[in-house]
Amino acid sequence: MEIESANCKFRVSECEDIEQLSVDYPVKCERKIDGLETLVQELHRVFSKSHVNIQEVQSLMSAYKSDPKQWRKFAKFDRFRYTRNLVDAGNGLFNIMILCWGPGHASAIHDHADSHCFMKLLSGSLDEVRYEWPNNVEPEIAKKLKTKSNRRTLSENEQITENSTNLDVNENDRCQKSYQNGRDGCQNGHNEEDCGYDAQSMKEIGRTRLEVDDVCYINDAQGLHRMENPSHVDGAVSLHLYCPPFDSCRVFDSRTGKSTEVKVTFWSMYGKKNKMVIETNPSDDQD
Ligand code: 2CO
Ligand code: FE2
Repeated sequence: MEIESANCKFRVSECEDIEQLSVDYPVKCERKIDGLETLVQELHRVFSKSHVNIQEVQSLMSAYKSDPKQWRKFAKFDRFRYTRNLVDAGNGLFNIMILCWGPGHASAIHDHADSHCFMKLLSGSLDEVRYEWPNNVEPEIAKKLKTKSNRRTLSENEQITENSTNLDVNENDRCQKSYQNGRDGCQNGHNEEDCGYDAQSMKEIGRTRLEVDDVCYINDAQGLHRMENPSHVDGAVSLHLYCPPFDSCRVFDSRTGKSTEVKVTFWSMYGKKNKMVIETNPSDDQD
């Protein structure tokens, strides 16, 4: 089957041909799109068709060359965690958003709720770290995983709780950082038993540094990821397209693989700050 047959209007678990998908990573493209508004229009045009090719979306996003003048009004930073800023709701078919990562900001390990995730770097740099699905993933999640390599034996059902957040890095992931170079114990003062640390539970399968105008793609069949701004001085800004849009996904404890469903929220929509988010998240506004 051809790459061209992969249709990203379907949920990942409904894509017959998702296992065939293999795209150069990150994608580079010589074509040019002369502005963010033009890119959004082009994406509307592409998604109005019945078949949307994953590589075509990547190429379009790659063809737009980042110009801060065009996206600055959407780029709102918070001192404590990365922000999600809605740019366009894609007629309900897809979401385009700008994410702002302060120095050192990172996401937790997360999935993409059975959606297709396209991402382009607009400013700074970001590290994408990919993981296999953990061994103890919940049965209803495992059912959705189509590739053999990602299908795991299930051990037990785990309680699913609901939080409201972006996918900000949590305390447990800070433990993971201490573990990342080996089995030398948690620098946060936990012993292996307390942390429930299992080197096999969240297995890193890839790491990529994304620079300005790089584009990448991930879906749940390919695995999980976390993003991190490696700079402790500069911010980073990224453009994301999710199809179909989602308002909740799962975050994973890096030590145990246990997952939790979380709602994802917007810090701003169409350039205007979301009041509810402001009330619950004290920020260092850079408007
Ligand atoms: N998926 C994360 C979010 O929507 C950002 S990491 O890049 O996909 O918050
Ligand atoms: Fe993501």
